[in-house]
Amino acid sequence: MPSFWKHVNKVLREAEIIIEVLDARMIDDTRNFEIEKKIEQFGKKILYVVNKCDLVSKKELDPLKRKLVPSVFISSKDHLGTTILKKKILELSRGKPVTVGVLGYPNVGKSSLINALAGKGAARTSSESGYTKGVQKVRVDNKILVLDTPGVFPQREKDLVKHGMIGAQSYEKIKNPEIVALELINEKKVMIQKKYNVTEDDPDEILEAIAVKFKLVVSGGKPNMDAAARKVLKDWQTGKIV
Ligand SMILES: Nc1nc2c(ncn2[C@@H]2O[C@H](COP(=O)(O)OP(=O)(O)OP(=O)(O)O)[C@@H](O)[C@H]2O)c(=O)[nH]1
Ligand SMILES: [Mg+2]
Repeated sequence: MPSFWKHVNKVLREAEIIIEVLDARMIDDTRNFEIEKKIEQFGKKILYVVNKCDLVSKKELDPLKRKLVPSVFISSKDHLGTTILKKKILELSRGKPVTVGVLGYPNVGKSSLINALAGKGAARTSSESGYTKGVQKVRVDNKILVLDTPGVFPQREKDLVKHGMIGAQSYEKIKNPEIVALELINEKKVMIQKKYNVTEDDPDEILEAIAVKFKLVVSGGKPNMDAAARKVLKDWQTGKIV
């Protein structure tokens, strides 16, 4: 059993409420149904927390609020929604002292969320995915204790393109950045056209235009697609494409 499952199981045993942290830009892709099933099997309460809402427009998010129940939408970065989140946790615990496990894909902002709740620096964070190792206990206040965990994706999921897009695999480590970037461009085309101010429509052409724009070329003057792809993925993963 890979070691992260040991951590997940421990948290599922110890916590009464489990927060599943999702990325507002890719809510469905960051849901881990394997974990959700386990939460149910363990008889624990689930609370969906959609993080990074600062990167998505309110118009896009509103319809999703009715779909995910119970859920709280927050931005750890801007400290938005954290008071509502604390209130929701205490509502689920009926005001009693409670241990809350925080689970989710790598890099969705689990540690950042805990910091936003508990005060800066309580849990360590990084733009590098797979940063948190082992389970960390953080006290938020006299009623709420949170367990931070390393990110996990479904055991059988081998979707490297998706992992690159959600930042579960960091842009520096992705083996085929071009394939991942093209898929991202295809899915988030308007955002990317706007961000880099390019008018091309075909993903390959968009990536090429970005390479030219940023003078990313290989010897002979041809666009360096690999470098352009890594740039796009870096900007996406670090929240620069809004
Ligand atoms: N824009 C934006 N970025 C965020 C937000 N929350 C976290 N991030 C960024 O997302 C990256 C990952 O944050 P972490 O809190 O380390 O994520 P994690 O889920 O704990 O990651 P692992 O421990 O690697 O699984 C960091 O670069 C954060 O700055 C948010 O609300 N908005
Ligand atoms: Mg972490």
